[in-house]
Amino acid sequence: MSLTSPNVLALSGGVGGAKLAVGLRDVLPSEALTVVVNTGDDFDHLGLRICPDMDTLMYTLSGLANATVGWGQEGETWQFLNAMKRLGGETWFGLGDRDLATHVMRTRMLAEGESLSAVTAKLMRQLGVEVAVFPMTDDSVATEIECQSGDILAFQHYFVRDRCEPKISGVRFKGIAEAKLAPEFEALLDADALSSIVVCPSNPFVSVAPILELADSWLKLKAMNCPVVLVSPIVGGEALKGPAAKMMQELALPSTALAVAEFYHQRYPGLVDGFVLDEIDANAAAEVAALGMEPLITGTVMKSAEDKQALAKDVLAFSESLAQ
Ligand code: FO1
Repeated sequence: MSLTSPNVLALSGGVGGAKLAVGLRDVLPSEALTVVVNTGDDFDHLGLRICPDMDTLMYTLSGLANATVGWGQEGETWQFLNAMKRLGGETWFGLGDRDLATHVMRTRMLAEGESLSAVTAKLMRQLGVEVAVFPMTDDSVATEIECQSGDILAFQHYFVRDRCEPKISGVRFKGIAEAKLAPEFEALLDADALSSIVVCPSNPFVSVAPILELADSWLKLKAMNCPVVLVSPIVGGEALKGPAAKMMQELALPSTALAVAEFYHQRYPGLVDGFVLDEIDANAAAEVAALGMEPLITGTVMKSAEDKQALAKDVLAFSESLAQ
């Protein structure tokens, strides 16, 4: 733990990011952590604005999450969806009854002109989340999947409706050229008061890339005078959650932790100072180091609260060693 007061920025997608965010929250003073979340998965559905990665963070940090499924709330009921089915409505996207309240509240506040950042802060506060969690932008950025068939799919159509079955040839982020950093994100990058930047174990292509490509934030992050530590989302050739490994194969990349390091090295040269590998991938350490990233080998599979806290402590100590 750094002697000066730590001030950590974590960049997160959904499930993997949320787990490490819980670990960081548990080992840091609550005012020492800010989580910036991907909004590329967000979409309008049945007239509601849905923000999946943000809601995974919110439910996970507030203890409401259905941890096994990875989205939505524990103990959820499905009366709304059953009623939609009876009326012939769309039911491919699973909207639980409790979860529905989040989408209704968010959609109402946005319709009243509040920014996504302001809406997020209100919902987080209402659910007792003390960590600062913000969207990467208040503007519209929509991840689209370019399929090898030539189709372009909205992210949730790819991920949920089509169950990640289409083969992908590329990813793009509609609106990203015009979108601005959310105010709190911008303020952190300008303040230069961060002690550490942690890129959580989220999908590089559809969860982390939108954040790094937004307003070229990766260049500002790289220029900060604090270490950038990235936790590999691929462990032993597998993504612990979601389609990252499958995407890599379809993008003609080996689905390995080293290939993740090479992706970041090519796309965001000089950004990543420290690369955290799981013990099962220890044999990649020398090649990761050859990319100019300091490797750290530790347990990165987070099942228990202790696992999350242990990884968070390792990441923060690693970051501090890189800052020396
Ligand atoms: N993912 C699914 O695989 N099936 C669903 O029916 C589903 C519903 C859903 C509802 C609200 C929400 O916030 C997320 C939901 N997700 C569902 C997960 C979501 O598609 C993913 O969390 C992200 O977009 C990928 O990280």
